[in-house]
Amino acid sequence: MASIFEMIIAGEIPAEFIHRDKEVVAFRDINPVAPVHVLVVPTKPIPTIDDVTDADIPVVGRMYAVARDIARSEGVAEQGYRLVMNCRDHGGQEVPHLHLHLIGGRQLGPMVGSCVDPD
Ligand code: DGP
Repeated sequence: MASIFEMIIAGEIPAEFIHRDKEVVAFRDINPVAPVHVLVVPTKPIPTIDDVTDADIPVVGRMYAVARDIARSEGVAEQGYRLVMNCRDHGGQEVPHLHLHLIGGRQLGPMVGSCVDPD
């Protein structure tokens, strides 16, 4: 079954696109946690970073380059931002289609804060 991101890429579900090329798209997260929260997504439906093959390495590099460019165009590059990629259940991944979260526009808490044992 197509993931929600495949449906967004196909134009079947609306999203606010910031970038679109043959290999990588980017659109705003539906539940932003900061003033800038963009998802950078390969058009190829790779489920997780653990499923990336050596042949996919260039597209993963392109995802980071697109994120870098969007951080600049969104005006957060100078003050800084965070790139996050969750993997599967323990990593908190909800959508099984590889994506980078670009989060910025405010001071973020320490990364380890969000990794504290919930029990
Ligand atoms: P993750 O937990 O790393 O799999 O992040 C998935 C993100 O996808 C989450 O922050 C919310 C976002 N999201 C889920 N459904 C939609 C949608 O239909 N549209 C948009 N723009 N974002 C979505």
